[in-house]
Amino acid sequence: DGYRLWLKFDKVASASRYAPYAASISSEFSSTPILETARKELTHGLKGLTGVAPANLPKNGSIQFVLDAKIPAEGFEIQVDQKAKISVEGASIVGRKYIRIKASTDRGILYGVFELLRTIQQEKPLADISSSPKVKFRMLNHWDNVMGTIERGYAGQSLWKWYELPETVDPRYTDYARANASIGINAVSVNNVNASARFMTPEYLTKVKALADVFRPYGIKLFLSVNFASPKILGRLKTSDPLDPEVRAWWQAKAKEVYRHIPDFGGFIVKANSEGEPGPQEFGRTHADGANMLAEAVQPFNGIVIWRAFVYAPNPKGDRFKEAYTDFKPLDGTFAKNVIVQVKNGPIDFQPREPFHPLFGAMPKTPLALEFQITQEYTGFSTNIFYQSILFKECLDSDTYQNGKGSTVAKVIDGSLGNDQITMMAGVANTGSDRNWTGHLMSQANWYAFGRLAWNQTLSSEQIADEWVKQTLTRDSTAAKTAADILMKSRDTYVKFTTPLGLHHVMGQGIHWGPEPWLERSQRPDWTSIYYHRADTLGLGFDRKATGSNALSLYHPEVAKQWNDPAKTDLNYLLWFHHVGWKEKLSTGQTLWDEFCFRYNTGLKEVEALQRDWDSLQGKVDPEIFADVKGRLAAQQRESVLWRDANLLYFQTYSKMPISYGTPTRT
Ligand code: GCW
Repeated sequence: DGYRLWLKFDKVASASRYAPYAASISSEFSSTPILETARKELTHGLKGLTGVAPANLPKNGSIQFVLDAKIPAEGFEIQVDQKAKISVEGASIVGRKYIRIKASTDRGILYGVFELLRTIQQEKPLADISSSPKVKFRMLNHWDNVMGTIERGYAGQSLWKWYELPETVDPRYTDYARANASIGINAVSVNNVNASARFMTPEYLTKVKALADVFRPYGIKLFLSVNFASPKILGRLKTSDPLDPEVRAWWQAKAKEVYRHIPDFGGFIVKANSEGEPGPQEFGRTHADGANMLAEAVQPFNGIVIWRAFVYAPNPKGDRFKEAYTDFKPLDGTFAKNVIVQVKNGPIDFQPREPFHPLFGAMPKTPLALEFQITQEYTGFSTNIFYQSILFKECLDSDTYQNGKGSTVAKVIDGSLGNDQITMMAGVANTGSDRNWTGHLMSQANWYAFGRLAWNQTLSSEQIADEWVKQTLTRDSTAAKTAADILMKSRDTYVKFTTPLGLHHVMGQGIHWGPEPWLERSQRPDWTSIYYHRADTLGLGFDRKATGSNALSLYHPEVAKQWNDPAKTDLNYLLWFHHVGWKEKLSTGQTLWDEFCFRYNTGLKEVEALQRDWDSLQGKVDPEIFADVKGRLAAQQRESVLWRDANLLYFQTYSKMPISYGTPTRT
């Protein structure tokens, strides 16, 4: 039914291969809560996977936690001694088999334990492994509210039951923490970035503390989103001006209070001067003034400030694409040492396909965190399969040319280009109170992929899909291949039937569900669809070259070069950068209009193919999961018809050309 996620430690067919190691666990470390977790998880996992409790095994093998100061802080090495037999004074006897998990810290051991369990779960041969995370903070951002709702959450209510806390601590918090730890996630912000100041009250701090106490033994640091106007709202000060001494003193006292509750508190995350949230610009101050003021407050406790760059204001004549860049680029190098600026993967907003954000590569003197959205706000809620790993990788592998060729976004965020002290990858969580955590079972793969990629940005989407499927759905190799292929195809399919050729931001108003390309009026011009698609009788798309908004000039010239000429622009990004005539021929040989129609319909056909692929898994995966995903795929099919028809009929009022689907690539 999905509750156990990828941590299903059911007995594996080749259990006897692994069992001999499981007899005892010894440790060179003195005990810590994290080490106790590691031991507990290892015992529990091995018991399930091998079918025998360690205590019942013959004493011929062991797993050892070995201290090795040379290994990076959270990294580990696994060493496997394969010798089954050793020779003692001429006689051959069965020797002790051992696995050593080496690390310099208890966290490293914990991650090594999960890696070992993952290997056995997939029935991979045991082999020596050495691994350490490429970024320091691998973080989930929850957009959870005081009332238990989740902004952009599609899997039920918040996991955090604020009204019961701190007296009642739901065991589910522990299950959540272990799922995160198993994929290396070590930081969590628990409340919405559209932040209620209430989380900073003594009442809520005791509740938040109870969560931090659950997370700590799993190596997870807790963070809070803060409301920039808190000094006014909670402290009853006249202002929240970051340069006002009373305001600074208020934050310092508040930070002290937070750390009294949670001594290892991670720090603050801030959304300021964006979408109506308060911020330093109200007082004529910059984002850096605001961030540095908070940084000063948490600095004595080694806390950090995560300042979001997702800022834009209503500007009918402007281009939202450029706004964060315009605000932040001039501030490069002015942030305090314990500040990191968190930038979304793309310049607009978590679209199904977006070019990478131009701030990556443009702020060499400021540590930048990369923010992805795991929850599927624009990528199909919990009725569509959309394997985010493909999107994550596309961004991570994009070359910014910051220090010349090969300066990928992955290298910007792992600090290797600029020697950053703080490094971070963040994802907006897709978890909720649904029994299977993520609403759509297949969306568990996105949580999993996020964690794996935050640890190591060079893993491939194929490998991650294969790992996840084998741990979650089936170890039958043909069925596993089919399931992994469904994931691999899903992203491209979704883009085709919703926003092909680089179309963007044409979804339903407010709730962001389904198509609404005709949206002309909204509270703000930059929340309408026509602002983005710019359709007219001549053509479609947003001209962002020099003749248009010139947003392309924000990128390194080598990057801009790829997208400057419509004839050479990758068709997937075409309408992001160009206004293209309806009758213009594209590189596929078809006119824009025909290609547009063709892709919408192909997307729909591909959804139907995904349905057939899934149907072939009947009997190969858990029947409840089979039925649930089948139902959701049927909903996805219905939605894809709506997307296709709504968009084609609407845009036809401009193109005035007949709708023709051509020959679908897959049927
Ligand atoms: O994607 C948009 C969402 C808002 C969200 C905002 C943000 C938390 O529609 O709901 O607010 O992004 O990232 O701040």
